[in-house]
Amino acid sequence: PAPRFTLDQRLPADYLTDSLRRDVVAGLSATPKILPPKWFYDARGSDLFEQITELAEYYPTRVEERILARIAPEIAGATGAATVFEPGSGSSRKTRLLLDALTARGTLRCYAPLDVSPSALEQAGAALIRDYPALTVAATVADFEADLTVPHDAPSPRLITFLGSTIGNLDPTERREFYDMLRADLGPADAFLLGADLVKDRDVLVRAYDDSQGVTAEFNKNVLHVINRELGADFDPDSFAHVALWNEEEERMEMHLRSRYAQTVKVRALDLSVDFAADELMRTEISCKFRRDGLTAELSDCGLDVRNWWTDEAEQFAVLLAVP
Ligand code: AVJ
Repeated sequence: PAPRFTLDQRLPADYLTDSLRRDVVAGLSATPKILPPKWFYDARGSDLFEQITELAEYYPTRVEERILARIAPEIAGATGAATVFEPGSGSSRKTRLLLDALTARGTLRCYAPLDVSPSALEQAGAALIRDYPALTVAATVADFEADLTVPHDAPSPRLITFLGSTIGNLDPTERREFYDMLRADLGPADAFLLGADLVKDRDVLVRAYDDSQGVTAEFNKNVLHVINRELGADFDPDSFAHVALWNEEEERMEMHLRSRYAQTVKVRALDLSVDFAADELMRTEISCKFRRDGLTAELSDCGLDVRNWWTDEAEQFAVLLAVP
């Protein structure tokens, strides 16, 4: 019989170290300094993010999960999907709500997760083929910012899911590139399911990114541990303070690391020496918050029509279904 789990390694050897090197050289030489949020997620960072999702202050995961639990049967009915394709799948936990509904509906045949981490894909895949006896898992090791193509043999119709407000990490230009790439690969019967965090009270937002237990602060500083380990840098994480701020103009949360005093950091593998002024901010994440009109318009500009828009009672978070 055909194997029920396959792993398509599309990343060239050294891709991750090479792109980390490029990001660190460019980001630490820029003014202001900036590091992309994708580098938070080594094993420790992924574990810290899991802890964040359980914090009282961090509402997005809980609220999105509640919406999905409510609407999954409707999504299954509207799409009749045979494949669920999930870029940036990570642990694939919330996706089970959709897989359950599509299994009950009798249309699901294939789950196609895409992630940069082969070990995350292997773990998630093993658990899924155990729990869904009729399911094939066609996993792809790739970077969704560069390669967003669905495995060619994944049966149609396909439902592409991008949950958890990961979309908020992309600025408007990066979002357009993402939608364009996605749209290019969509057939007429396919659909796109997007989870997006909404603009809300500033204090609620700031608390969600600056929790009382300091878990988010540790998560933020984890990028320094990653660069120390991978590129032989000598960042002292204690010499940086966690900063979470609401950028009103851009309607986004931002995380920064503030240098507590003037210091010089060396990055051995890059032969780089970087000066930080006292109180200098280095941006480590943007987390854009959305409004219905704006999000509908930017999708429509890329040929994606919003068919359904679901929110929670308090309109904290939205899940939408768009079609080509
Ligand atoms: C995983 C990108 C959706 O932006 O809310 C949590 C990551 N950063 N706390 C977000 C995060 C700080 C999260 N996303």
